[in-house]
Order: sequence, then C-alpha cells, then structure tokens
Amino acid sequence: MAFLNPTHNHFDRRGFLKKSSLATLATLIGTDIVFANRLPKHYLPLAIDVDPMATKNKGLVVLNDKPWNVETPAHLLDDPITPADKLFIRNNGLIPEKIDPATWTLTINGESVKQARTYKLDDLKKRFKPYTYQLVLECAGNGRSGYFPKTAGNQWTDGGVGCAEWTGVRLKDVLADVGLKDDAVYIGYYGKDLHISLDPKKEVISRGVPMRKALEDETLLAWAMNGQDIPLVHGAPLRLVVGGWPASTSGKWLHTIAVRNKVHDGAKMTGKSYKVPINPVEPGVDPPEDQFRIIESMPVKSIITFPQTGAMLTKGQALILRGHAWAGDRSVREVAVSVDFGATWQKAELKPPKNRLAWQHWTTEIKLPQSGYYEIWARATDSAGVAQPMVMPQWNPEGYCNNACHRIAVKMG
Ligand SMILES: Nc1nc2c(c(=O)[nH]1)N[C@H]1C(S)=C(S)[C@@H](COP(=O)(O)O)O[C@H]1N2
Ligand SMILES: [Mo]
Repeated sequence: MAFLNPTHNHFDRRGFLKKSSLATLATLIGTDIVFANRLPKHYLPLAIDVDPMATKNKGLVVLNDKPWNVETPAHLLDDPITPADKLFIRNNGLIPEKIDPATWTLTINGESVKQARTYKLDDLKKRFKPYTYQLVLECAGNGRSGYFPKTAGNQWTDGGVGCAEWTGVRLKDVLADVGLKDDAVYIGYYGKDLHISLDPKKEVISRGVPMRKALEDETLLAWAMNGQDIPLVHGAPLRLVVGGWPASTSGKWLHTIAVRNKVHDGAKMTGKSYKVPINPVEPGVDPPEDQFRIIESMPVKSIITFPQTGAMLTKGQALILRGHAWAGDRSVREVAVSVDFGATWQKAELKPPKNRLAWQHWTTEIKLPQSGYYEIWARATDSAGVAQPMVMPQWNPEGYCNNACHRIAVKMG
C-alpha cells in the first residue's frame, strides 16, 4: 500500500484523486474497494490517508513531550473502563514535583462563599459521603487533526478520550458545608502544576463551570481512579472531575476552588480558549472574540475499539465490531454502523450507561458481501435525536469538538 498524505482528513485536499482513477486507488490499496460506487465525491479512503498498519502493535502516541500530551489509539480503548495506563494525558504545564497526600489541603474561597474554608484531604474523606461514578473525560481538542484548514494546537486524532471510574466526594456537599452566597455564578479551580516557563507567578490553567454543573451529583472531588490512588500524571492526590464537559474543566492537582460571582476568568477561560463561534463560520474564518461562546456539554460521539483498523479477515468470516459511545450531558440512544460509506446503516446493540455521564458499550456483527477493501463507520445518536456528522462537523478556529464518525479500514481476503 502507498500512503501519500499522512493526515487525518476525510477529503482529498491536495488534488490527488483528480489525477487518479478508481483503478489506481484499488492498486494503491491492493484490492478492490467494495462499495466504490458509494464513495462521496473527493472522499479520501482511509488506507490512502493513514497507513492502518502503521499503528499496529503501537502503544500510546506522544503528541507533545513538553508539556506532556499523549493519546490512546482507538483499539487500546477497548476496555469497558479505561485503565490508568491507557488514559490519554493532557498537561498544559509541568507536573508538580512534590505531592504529599498527608499534608494536602483544599481551600474553598471566592467572592461567593460566606467564609473561606480549608479542608485536609483526610477531612474530606472522613466528613463527607464518598461516591463512585464512571465519567467520560474528553479533551475538547480531540479530533482536531480532522479539521481543514488545519487549526493550531495538539493534533489529536481519536484518542483524547477515556472513561475511568472515579471515587470522591460530591463538590455540592462540600460547597453546602462551606455555605454559599446567593450571587454564586461559577466555580474556578486552581492546581499545583507549574508554568512551562517555571515562573511561579504564571498560571497554567484555571477553568471552571457554572453552578448548575458544579452542583450536579456526579461532579466529584476525587482521590481515586479505578479503585486506586489517582496516578500523579492524572492529578494526584485530588482532582475535580466534571463528566461530559471539556476535560479541561476537570482540574488536576487541585488545591483551591473559588466560588465566583461572575464567569470565572482564570487562565484559559478568557480569549478564545475552549470556545467556539456562536454562529457557524466558513472554514478558515476567525471572528472577533466577542462572537465566541464557552463550550459546555460535549457533542455525541462514538469510537470503534475492535477490531483495530487494518484488520485482515478471511473470506466469509463474520466481522464482530465493538466500541463505546457518549454524548456529553445526554445519553446515547442509538449506534449504527455502515460498511458502504454511509449509504446504508445497521443498528448495533447498545447498553445503557452504568451511571449518568458514563460511556455506553455497543457491539454488532456484520457479514461482508465479498472480498475486498472496506471502511467501517460508526455513528451515534443522542437522546435528543442529534447524530454525529458522517465526515465533517462545523469547522471552528480553535479546532474543537470534532465529533465526525470514527472509521476503520478492513480487508477481506
Ligand atoms: N491542573 C491542571 N488540570 C488540568 C490540566 C492541566 O494542564 N493542569 N489539563 C486539562 C485538560 S486540557 C484536560 S483534557 C484534562 C486531561 O486529563 P488527563 O491528563 O487526566 O487525561 O485535564 C485538565 N485538567
Ligand atoms: Mo483538554
């Protein structure tokens, strides 16, 4: 196979297809594209775009090493609950050097608390009831590499997402214990990581959520992940976990939460960070700051975790597919798969979530009609009837929220 354009685009941006016929494509792919007559115009088959074999047996992929940004190839997300060694890593600064759970404290302050208060980590554990939830964390930039024109930032493909099981106390219980004023609007977190410049006065990231999200049952001050202490890279010894919203709201190495009487204005809350245009823009158009809104609930999405892209099937072999689907604050009501570039869809079996804001597992079995090259697409629909776009969501200048259908390539011999 020849792999000409190492990008993640669904469409031919470089005029390659103009110069080649379907026969050439088949030669490059090494076999016939079975539903070639269904190919959308200018559609770039996955096998031409990215070498499905190149990721074979590879582990997590480092997108950036300073700060540390690591994504998980889709097939490594096959576990129902994402284990610690398979959860993507997104750091905006440097991991704090000294973490001592025995002396760790959490301060709740801000304009809208009656009186600021500091808790030892042990007090939190002793004084409040613990809860455990499976919560999806997805970086808002997940899928960014699929946008054209290209947008700045880490070029995540599909692996900036995971669903671990988090244990901690409800933020709402702690806030009730502190006592809030009536004018509380937003919370903002502060973590102990260091700015890349090592300047201690510079804030790395300090984001937050409106009170209605902060006060949800599932919003946790968590000290455990998958039944163990949170690994250092994921925010030990205490992190905020806000399921279904951009994972940038889930503050790691948490030491302070401010209850604000206005929209929190910490680092990466202002400017265009984690914001999209209020009104759709033409690809490439970057409107002024006042025409952006903060991303809240993440859009519906699904992933194929089995088989791995590039799978070779023997003739007549049934293709068993499985994966997960999630939809921000909503649940997923249907997952369907297509083997003919979206012309027809087959409904998958879909399990309900373990709890609100957990991802849902889906599976289905497909019979491929003949030998050749196929692409498998998965598409989820949320509880409000909103489905994933098949190949191209709304472009936005920062490259957020790309929830296009995930696709894998398979060949049947
Ligand atoms: N203190 C702190 N919290 C943080 C970040 C950070 O850089 N510092 N990154 C945020 C972003 S952008 C994401 S996507 C998630 C990633 O969480 P993970 O590395 O545990 O997967 O953490 C969020 N919380
Ligand atoms: Mo992120």
